[in-house]
Amino acid sequence: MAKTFKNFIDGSWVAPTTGEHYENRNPADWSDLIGRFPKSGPKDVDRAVRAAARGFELWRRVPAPARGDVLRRVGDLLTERKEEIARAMTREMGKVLAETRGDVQEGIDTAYYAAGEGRRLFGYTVPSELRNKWAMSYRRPIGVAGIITPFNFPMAIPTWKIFPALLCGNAVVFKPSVDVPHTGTLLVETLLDAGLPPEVIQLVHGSGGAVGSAITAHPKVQLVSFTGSTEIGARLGEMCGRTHKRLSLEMGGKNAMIVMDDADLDLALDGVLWGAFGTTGQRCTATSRLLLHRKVHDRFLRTLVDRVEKLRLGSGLLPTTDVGPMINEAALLNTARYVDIARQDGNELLCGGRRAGGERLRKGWFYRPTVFAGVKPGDRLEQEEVFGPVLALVRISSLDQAIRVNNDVKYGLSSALYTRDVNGAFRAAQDLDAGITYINAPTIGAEAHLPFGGVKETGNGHREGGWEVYEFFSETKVVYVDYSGTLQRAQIDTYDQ
Ligand code: UN1
Repeated sequence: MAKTFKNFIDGSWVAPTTGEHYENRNPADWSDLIGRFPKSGPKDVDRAVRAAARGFELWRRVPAPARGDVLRRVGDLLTERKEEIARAMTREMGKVLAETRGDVQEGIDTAYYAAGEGRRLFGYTVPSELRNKWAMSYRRPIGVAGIITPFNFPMAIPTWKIFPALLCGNAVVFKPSVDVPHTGTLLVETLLDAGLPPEVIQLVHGSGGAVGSAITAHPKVQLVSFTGSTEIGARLGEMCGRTHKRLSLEMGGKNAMIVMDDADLDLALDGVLWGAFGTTGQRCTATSRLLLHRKVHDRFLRTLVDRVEKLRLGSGLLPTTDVGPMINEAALLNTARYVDIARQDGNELLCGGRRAGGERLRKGWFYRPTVFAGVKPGDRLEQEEVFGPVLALVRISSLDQAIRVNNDVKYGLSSALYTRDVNGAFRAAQDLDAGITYINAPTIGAEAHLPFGGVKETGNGHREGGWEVYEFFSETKVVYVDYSGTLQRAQIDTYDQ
């Protein structure tokens, strides 16, 4: 019998008040049942938020360096548990072990960065315009943070949000994706084992509609951080707008890799395979458009198709696997739908375009890595995020044209240019409308200590990672100390003393 997992609310592991559970199965093999997880409801969220509000009163007073020490221990424990968590993650999410190890590593890096930040969390001290007066700012915790995360980085993305939130002194209510509740549970267990006061973290499993909305709507939740689709992000934006909650959104992408005629084509080939089909294309940073210079177009395309056809599908736990399954049936059907749309639009299917068959793959959500050529700017496959293993090839004639095509989508997360022309490279870094530009590297693989996020409908102006996320999870307070013993009037008594 598979285990029945629980929520973590108010310091203990508890069953959901709804009494309902759902099954979580291995996407590479549905006969493998990972466990039954709570289908929680608004009552569970309400209990969790109230407990977190109590936790906040306690945690906010713990000195930031001491909060950082807890996160350092979290980093140590994640390091010890890396292999175990990576295996559990591959089993529940599907991507290959090398990638799930990388996913845990990103969590470890984020933990150690947060630990160090406990001794920084800088404010400013600036001169006052008056004599015998100091002016300074410092960063204060905000309150209860609702953290709503997707399936594709089951460890890394929650850590990007939860660790800075905690370091800044907030309490957290965490809702992992329904597809990866086990990894979410392992993360919370690690936080508790590291000595985080239990009131400070709450874990509520369940759907976005039931649990995510209840967290976002709850009056005692002051800030929400969400990674997921642009459509859901817009809904959360409306909800937070009504109550003036602080909201950080990280959403869709339609990232392009530009390959110029002077590029190192072997390097670009390795790059596009990794960028387009790593994580089975299920990244918001995935390379989903390849803008190929016409002079290298046909040659590049032939080798590309040859290499894509050689990619081996299978369980991510096997060392022979290059590409794992998709996360679930809905994701696979959505990919198949986009393949139909592309065909109807007259795009030319070069390889893939169907579910993977065969005895070995029959019981998983496997879809063949797919490449379409002859995609024109404005076609739906060129404009819309698929979130699956589908690459759209667009022929371009110049860097200027490539930049225009790149920019003419509603998203702006990542971008890449392969070239040996240093002037072109800097121009692209300047003119590509995206939060990230890679030169001679694919669109995926952002590092944990730099700000991560996008422009246009990819985000709402906030950044995760690096130093910027600490701004989101804390509020600036300014303190003036006048030790002159007299009434000094700012903007009035300034220079005539
Ligand atoms: C995402 O897909 O939501 O840069 C994040 C990358 C990863 C993060 C992807 N570090 O591809």
